[in-house]
Amino acid sequence: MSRPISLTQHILTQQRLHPEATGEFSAIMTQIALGGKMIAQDLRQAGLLDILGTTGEVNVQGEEVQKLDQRANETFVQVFESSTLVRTVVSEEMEDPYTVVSAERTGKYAVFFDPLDGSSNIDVNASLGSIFSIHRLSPSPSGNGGASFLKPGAEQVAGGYILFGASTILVYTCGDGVHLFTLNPGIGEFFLSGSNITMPAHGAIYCVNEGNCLKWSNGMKNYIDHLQEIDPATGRPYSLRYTGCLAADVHRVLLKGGLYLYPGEVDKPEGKLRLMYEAAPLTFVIEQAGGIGSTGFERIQTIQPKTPHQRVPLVIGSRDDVELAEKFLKPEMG
Ligand code: AHM
Ligand code: MG
Repeated sequence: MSRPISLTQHILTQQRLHPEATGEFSAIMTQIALGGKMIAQDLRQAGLLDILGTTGEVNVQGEEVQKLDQRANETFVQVFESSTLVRTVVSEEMEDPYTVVSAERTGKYAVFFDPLDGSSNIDVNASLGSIFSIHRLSPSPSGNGGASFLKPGAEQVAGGYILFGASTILVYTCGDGVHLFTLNPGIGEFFLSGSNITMPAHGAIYCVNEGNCLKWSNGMKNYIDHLQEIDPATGRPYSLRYTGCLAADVHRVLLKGGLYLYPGEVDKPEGKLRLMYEAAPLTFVIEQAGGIGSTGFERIQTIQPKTPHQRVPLVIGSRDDVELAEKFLKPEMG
């Protein structure tokens, strides 16, 4: 019987393939995994503790802060506070980038994260996620207010997500394929359950909040109409699946093919999702698996970010599906 491979063992093995690797990445991933385990533990007993519902505050995105959003954010910040590697932490729940005091001089990395993705699922015991992106800081960071930590997705060191569903899983890439780990809650360790995952070139599923259809461009409406047409030769109509948790929907698309869309709207062309800690890390995963992440008119990984909480439209998934979606969206939005 082959022994299960833990996350730490896996990263160390991968690292040996890269003589230039220093072990820093493995240390940061271990911290992220620890944060994920702590959040998973909270979620398992959320109804028994006083951690459901809202705090009464509104976050930088103008959204109501849920108690668990705040708790998950504090969990990750605390985990990084014991670090000398992560200097800058950017979170959906914090208006300004946060400097880790213990890493102010030594830290070479910035971590961007959405501590609890799919907040509307919290009170109904549905899937939630944590999304993370790791960037190397420029040699002489100009300070937290500066732009030195704001780099295009193509420059990520690693990206991935933890998905709190029927099981807790961690999916990451550092540019050497996509690897999936499942948490063994008894042992408290993530074990490898899928490596070098590749996704289908097209699928039969689309994930979108169709309640917004009257706010979409004609190109977007026409694309969704196209997916709903009956044409068995091209696998249409596609099935609609939408969980309200981006990480969960993108995970479905990664394994089954198809695409997730959160487009720009006529009165809100920038869309809803955030570039640095939603679109870019998920695109890193999907593109490593053979798919594409796009705004519908430009590729996510080439966008030069201007602000930490910048929003982008997102069309992400199987290569053929995203390329066709771009053809529908481009004429209007380009
Ligand atoms: P959140 O990070 O505040 O939870 O917002 C992101 C979420 C995604 O997980 C999800 O796909 C989308 O927003 C749902 O938005 P909507 O309710 O508009 O469909
Ligand atoms: Mg989110």
